[in-house]
Amino acid sequence: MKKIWWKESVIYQIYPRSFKDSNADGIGDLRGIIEQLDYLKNLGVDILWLSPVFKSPNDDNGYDISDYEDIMDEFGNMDDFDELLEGVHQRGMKILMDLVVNHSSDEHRWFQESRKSKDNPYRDYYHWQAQKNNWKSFFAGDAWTYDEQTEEYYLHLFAKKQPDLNWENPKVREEVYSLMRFWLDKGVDGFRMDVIPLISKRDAYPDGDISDFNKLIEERYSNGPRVHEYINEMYEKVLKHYDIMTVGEGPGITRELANLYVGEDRGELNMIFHFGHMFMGQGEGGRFDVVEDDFMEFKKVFTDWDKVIQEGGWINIFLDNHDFPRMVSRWGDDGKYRTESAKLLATLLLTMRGTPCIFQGSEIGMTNVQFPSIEDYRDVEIMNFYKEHMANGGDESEFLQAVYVNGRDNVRTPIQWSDAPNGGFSDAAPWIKINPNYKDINVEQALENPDSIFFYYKKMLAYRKANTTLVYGEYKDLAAKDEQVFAYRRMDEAAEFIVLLNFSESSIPISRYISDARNYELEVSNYSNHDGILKAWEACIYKKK
Ligand code: ISL
Ligand code: CA
Repeated sequence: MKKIWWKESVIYQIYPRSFKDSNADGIGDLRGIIEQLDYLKNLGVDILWLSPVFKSPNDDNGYDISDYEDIMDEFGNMDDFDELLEGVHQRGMKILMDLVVNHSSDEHRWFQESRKSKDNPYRDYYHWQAQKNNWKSFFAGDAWTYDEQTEEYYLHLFAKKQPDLNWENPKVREEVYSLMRFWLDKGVDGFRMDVIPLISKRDAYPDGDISDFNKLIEERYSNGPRVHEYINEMYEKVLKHYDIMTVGEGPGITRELANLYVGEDRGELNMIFHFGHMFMGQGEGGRFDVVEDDFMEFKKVFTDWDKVIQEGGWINIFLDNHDFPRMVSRWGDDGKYRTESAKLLATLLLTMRGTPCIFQGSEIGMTNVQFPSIEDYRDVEIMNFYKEHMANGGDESEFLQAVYVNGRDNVRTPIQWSDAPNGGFSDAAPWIKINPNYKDINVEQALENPDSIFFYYKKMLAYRKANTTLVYGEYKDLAAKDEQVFAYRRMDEAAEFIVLLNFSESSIPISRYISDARNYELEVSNYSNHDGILKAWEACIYKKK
């Protein structure tokens, strides 16, 4: 297996809007990130993935881009970006930009031109049809909107203000390659590619089975007929000419198809964020059709997807991001055992095979939020599904319950830097309310407590770096049928580790997983006292002597 820097690194995702506000307008910005670079360096992460910072009307908080070669007004300007890039590189870290080219904003000049007339030179930059099919948007409603001016429908798999770019058009592909070079020539270290498997649309836009949204993604939106041709062309024309890394966001990519995107000799992408575990919580009705997560299924996803690496590819390891609820609330216990379970989940993230990604705030165990009113929410996905739910005679409190479990704003509340007003995030009212628990959960308090979740992450990041068996070593589940403990082995010629993660409050004998304990040394745990019993939410790493 090829050993390389992007396999040995750990990514930290920054959602700039909620990270730190430096100019008291209530919105996070690039200078706010610059202020915290030493904090991130101290934590020990290697690569900063910035959610989109390009010009945008912020209908979908930057995932609707109106100018790919300039900085969003709310976040600052290109001088700020250049200073940020310089500061990141000076500290030996790298920056991943968020490339959103499946769609643009409807305020992009390309779309403004495209909608003017049927014979406009930009008409075929987007998907226009005289009739719409039955496709549904990820964000509720139809995936087509009628445009009076030219009396045709345009496609938007996401919000109305996010028209899909037409990758069939070679001019569109050349525009994308050109904007990628613009950033790569500035020295950025790669791209996370938003919904990249969706860029190739199926000929004649065939109707799909709209009763099951996950199925609709797999059968109609993702893995289209020319997707590999396009990504390979991008590789040949741009990617292979730089020492960079690429991460595909892969809704709809199945384990079987994964190595078509990330196989070492494919000339496409380096790795993907897959959604095997993430979509487990949503039923056929999509995001707000809440389904209980299943622990056995959760473990099986990790075991299945490790096969992608066995077959020569590579994947990310993540438990939340800006689109999913906070990891300690979803997979751990954000009440009595918040600290123990946050540390246990950090142990999982940082002992699995793949490139881990930590979402901002996880390092201090930030939790989901429950705002009392729908007016407190900002996410276009929440608001669109809320309007649809109410229009269908739905009950508001029932919808709010689904938002509390699966809503994206759970993870987008401002980072809690201190117990000052607004959690030290801003001197103004933030664009979205701070989580009321900021007085108890914040960076300042974490940095004063050597036993905090922050220092456990810092220790685990250093531990992973010191033991590359945890990066490259083979993975094997040791207790697949166990309904409370996730027990697995990581091993190569250099070392052997056994990781035990007790996802329950039960006390469980370690001898159930390690019969010859005298041959193993306990090297890491989230508890300080040990007596051969795994306590509630206890995580242990044993290394063979
Ligand atoms: O919210 C989802 C539907 O369940 C997620 O699946 C998510 O929308 C999907 O994975 C695509 O996410 C990416 O593209 C969206 C943007 O809203 C997300 O923030 C981004 O991560 C459109 O650009
Ligand atoms: Ca600001």
